[in-house]
Amino acid sequence: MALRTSPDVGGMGHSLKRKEDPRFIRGKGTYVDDVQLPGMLYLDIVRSPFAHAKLTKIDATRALAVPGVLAVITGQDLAKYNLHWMPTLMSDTQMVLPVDKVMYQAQEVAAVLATSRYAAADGVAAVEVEYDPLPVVVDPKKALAPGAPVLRTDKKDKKDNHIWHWEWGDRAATDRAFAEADVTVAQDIYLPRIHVASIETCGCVAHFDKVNEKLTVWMTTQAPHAIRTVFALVAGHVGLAEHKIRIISPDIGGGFGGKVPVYPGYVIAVAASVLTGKPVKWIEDRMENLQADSFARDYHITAELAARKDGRLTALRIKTIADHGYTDAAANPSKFPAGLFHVCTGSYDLAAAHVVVDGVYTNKPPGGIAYRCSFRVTEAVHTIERMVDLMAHQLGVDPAELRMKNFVKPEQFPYKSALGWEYDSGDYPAALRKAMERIDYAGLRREQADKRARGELMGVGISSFTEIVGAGPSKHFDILGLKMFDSCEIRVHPTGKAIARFGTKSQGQGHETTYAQILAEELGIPAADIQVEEGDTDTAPYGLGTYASRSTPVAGAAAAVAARKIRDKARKIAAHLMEVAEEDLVWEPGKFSVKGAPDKVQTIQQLAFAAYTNHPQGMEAGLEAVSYYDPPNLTYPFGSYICVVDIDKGTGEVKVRRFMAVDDCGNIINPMIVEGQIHGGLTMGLAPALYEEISYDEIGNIRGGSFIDYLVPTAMETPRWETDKTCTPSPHHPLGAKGVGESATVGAPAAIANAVVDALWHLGVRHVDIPITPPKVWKLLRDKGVTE
Ligand code: MCN
Ligand code: CUN
Repeated sequence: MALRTSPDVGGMGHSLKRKEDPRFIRGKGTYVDDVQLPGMLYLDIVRSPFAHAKLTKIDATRALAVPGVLAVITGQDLAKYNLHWMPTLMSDTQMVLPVDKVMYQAQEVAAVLATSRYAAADGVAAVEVEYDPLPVVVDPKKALAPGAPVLRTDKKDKKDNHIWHWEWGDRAATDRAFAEADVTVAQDIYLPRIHVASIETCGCVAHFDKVNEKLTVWMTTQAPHAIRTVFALVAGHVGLAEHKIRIISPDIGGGFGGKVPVYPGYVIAVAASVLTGKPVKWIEDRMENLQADSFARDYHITAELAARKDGRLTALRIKTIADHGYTDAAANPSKFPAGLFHVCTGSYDLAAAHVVVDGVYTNKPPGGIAYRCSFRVTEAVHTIERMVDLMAHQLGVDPAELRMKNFVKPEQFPYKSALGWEYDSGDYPAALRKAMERIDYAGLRREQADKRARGELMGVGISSFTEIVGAGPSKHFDILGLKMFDSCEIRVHPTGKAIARFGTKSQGQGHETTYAQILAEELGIPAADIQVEEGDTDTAPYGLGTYASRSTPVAGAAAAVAARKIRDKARKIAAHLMEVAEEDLVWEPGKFSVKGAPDKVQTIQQLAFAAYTNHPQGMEAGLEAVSYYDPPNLTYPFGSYICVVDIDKGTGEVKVRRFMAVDDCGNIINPMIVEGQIHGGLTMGLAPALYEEISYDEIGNIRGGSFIDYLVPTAMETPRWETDKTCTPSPHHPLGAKGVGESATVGAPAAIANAVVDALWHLGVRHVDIPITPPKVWKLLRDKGVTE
């Protein structure tokens, strides 16, 4: 994309340094835990050691004797206000605090309110709780078996642990395609439960001002407006109306989807503040965060892919069991219980597909956050990319060749997939070709053959993913009924500087910079002169927040639309000032000039001043605009990743030697930020591929509840990422931009898994579930008799 603005203005395409970084790198950010209010109290939480147990007694006597402890709050206390249960984003119900039984290990059991954080923790240690253990169900398949203990005894008519059944696609056409297929492959694929492990854990400071009857909550949320509405709907009966609630998301140290849901701690803190009239702070510690919230995936998938013998793929059939833990608190658009999993035909032109997903309750914390993935797209991409690789190996065709043959072709866009999505634009062969050239694919295959002859294990894996981001068109996308539009409100001050506010909320993505760049592009006001604000529901226009890489596709589009409204008004003022017709004005970023008289010019700064000092009679003063943008479609960024692994026959360790990522997110606002997003995203793709897993033993004890067992990759484990790009603009986005924040996390795991299987295929290995840990690989090698 050609640059339309100078570096001083810093519109689209400039790698502007991030405006927020001077604050962050000097340690001057304001995170929730930095908020200190006079008289603030502290909350800490008693958690269950059992995964399923009756609560027989909570004795607070000893806790209340701890100096500084003021109160112990139980489910019974909240029940008086009907606040012991709350609705989830998927219209299920979740306990705030239990009254009769606990459903997972580390569940909140009671809360201690104290004058200091230390006293609160001492109080927690002194609360005595008696439990009567109940049978535990951790395996969702066993949860579905006849005779399994029914977990949700709170639901009167519930006779099993099945939550919902969901189907999509044409079953008959798919079955027919399978019956007619020359070749089929089938595979069970498990995507384990993982945790986003942001640097900052979750927490809040709730402050109910009794005099003004106003509740202010500073909280780690990616969606402050939606939270405000949910609070108003849930707590309206205790006198909290929406105009009396202010949610502020201050600086956030990573969200990654984990800060979308409402967690019990927030509600307890709010209740405690409303009852005491004092500010109450609740901040999770690292172990609480790892054990109780922010979980993703947990999909047990059975996939089948059909093809003709010439390698033409024809149909995909998927059955999935979705483990949601004890409640369905997934952060999904309401109409899609399995998120956007049904984009699982991926980058391939398949004639038929059918998907079935069944949601199941188990004795685990609620899962279903997205972990840097637009609602289950990683699950979809992993499945289709593994299956295409499996088919290629089965047919003895190079995986790159099979992909090239079956890609949706550039001329097929807009492309309607077998599962009903309309892909906006793409050029899949170009991205794969570029990745192959950049990494010397042919050379790697020669090297692999040589190494194999010497008994060395090397593999090359490809993932040619299609992402789907920017939820979403209001026709199909809502959360609890709230349509998934987003917003931008711009005010240009008399001196030509501006403030812009958005319904989204950056958690590290650099919105203060990139939104300013969009306005700089559209208005020619230097990005440095534009202040961007998000996250305060008292000041920002209503929006659904930042997740699913929707900020650029939705709020970014709103920014462009609002800026164009401002330009339209500025044009009227310019025509008035220069005494010409509007049609005779020519816009270039930053100024209007008169056609044929290029030295007659009014800059945007002059026009802003005139908007307050010399605007035409009959026109309203000021220069401001707002846009609530309802996207006509989602955006479909894509990419091709190629990964090279070497496997150590002595230890089973997989080493990612090279990783080439070619991404396409349409027109780019800030290339440096996009590259940073991809680097971070790739590392978060490497993580579940090789290291991260939250599993449970048969009685529901969490394995992976600390960083000793839950392995987050550091710089030591992370390879050098090689990146490149192609650019296929979105035809419906006002700036031609697509989202990019999750692409790399969505696309990377399959490339790594495919590389590992590619290295081991000749030994008879057909599939390895992620995380591909050394013991897992070593066992495979031992079974095949090739360990050193
Ligand atoms: N961008 C751009 N040009 C494009 C697309 C995006 O310059 N064509 C820029 C944007 O302006 C923005 C950044 O890239 O500064 C990401 O934009 P976008 O893809 O719109 O995603 P969001 O801003 O909506 O961010 C959400 C996305 C998600 S869902 C997760 S999860 C994730 C991710 O961003 N969480 C993150 N990246 C993260 N990065 C950090 N540092 N911290 C997180 O918690
Ligand atoms: Cu998809 S995790 Mo992000 O949507 O916040």
